[in-house]
Amino acid sequence: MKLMRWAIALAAVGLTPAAGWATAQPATVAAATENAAAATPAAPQIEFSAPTPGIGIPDGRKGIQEQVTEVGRGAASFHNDWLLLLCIVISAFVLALLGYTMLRYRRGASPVPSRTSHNTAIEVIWTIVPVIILVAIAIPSIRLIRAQYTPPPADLTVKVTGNQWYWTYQYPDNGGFEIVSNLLKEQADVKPGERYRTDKDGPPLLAVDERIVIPANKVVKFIVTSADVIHSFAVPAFWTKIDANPGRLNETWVKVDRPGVYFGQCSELCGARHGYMPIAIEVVPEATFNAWLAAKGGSPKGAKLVAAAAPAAAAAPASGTPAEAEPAVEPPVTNQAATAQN
Ligand SMILES: [Cu+2]
Repeated sequence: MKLMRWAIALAAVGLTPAAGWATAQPATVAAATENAAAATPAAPQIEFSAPTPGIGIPDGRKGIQEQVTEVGRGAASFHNDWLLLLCIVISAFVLALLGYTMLRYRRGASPVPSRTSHNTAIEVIWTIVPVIILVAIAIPSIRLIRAQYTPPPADLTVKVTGNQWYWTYQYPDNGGFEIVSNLLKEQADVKPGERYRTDKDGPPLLAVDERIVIPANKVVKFIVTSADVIHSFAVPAFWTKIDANPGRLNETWVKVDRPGVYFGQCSELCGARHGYMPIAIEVVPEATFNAWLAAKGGSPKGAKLVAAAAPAAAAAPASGTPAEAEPAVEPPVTNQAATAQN
């Protein structure tokens, strides 16, 4: 009996393997809720864009992805134009010195070894030059950290929660609605009628069914946490990578100046399906963002939350006859068809 109680308690906190695999469940529930929101008359659909090759998406090129935030551009140029250059110069100098010493002081060319053990001038130089190099790295590095960790006042806040193995995104300033983002499977892996990945959604293993949508040229604060184990919220084109720890809130921010789709992945080994929890962010003009908010039952920051009440009313069962209850079951089908077009 005692054992039974433990099993129930464990299942309740989601520690059993079965609980782990039931990840599709919250998505379905959320989809149904979204459907209720989408079914309200004042819900314009927004057109999602296809990713631009080479931007916000890996395309086989080596090096850092093209950056679309000011912090990212600063960091990429620090890496490409300064750190790499310094590495090349130092490596070439050490290699040349090594080559010279090996040739010039080999036994054949220098049969009597030099007995020099000290040279004050050289010792002063090889102490001061590395100090100068380190200072030259530290100054721009600290400047970059300061830019990253002193966020300007946020125009929008998105709460990001890592789950085994999907992401949920909440918009607390916009009515508090939540979206659940799952990897889109390939056509061969889904049952007939189910939504599958198309090129418009993005590349395999990066495309998701629900993208985070944020406005362009606005400061967006991401509050990052986890519901189970440590995940990491990483979007290379924004120069963003921050751990999602259970029981803690981490914070990062972006201000993206180029509308488009940007992909990232969970970047902390978080279990069996760690490689299958991508992140997709769609950056849109503000008007489109507001239309998307309305479609989700949210509203712009500070606006009166009129739309938020509508989905609740739509989802509430009316007088309870079977005929009236039916539409509440049907929307998932229509939504799937609607999302499949995106
Ligand atoms: Cu993860």
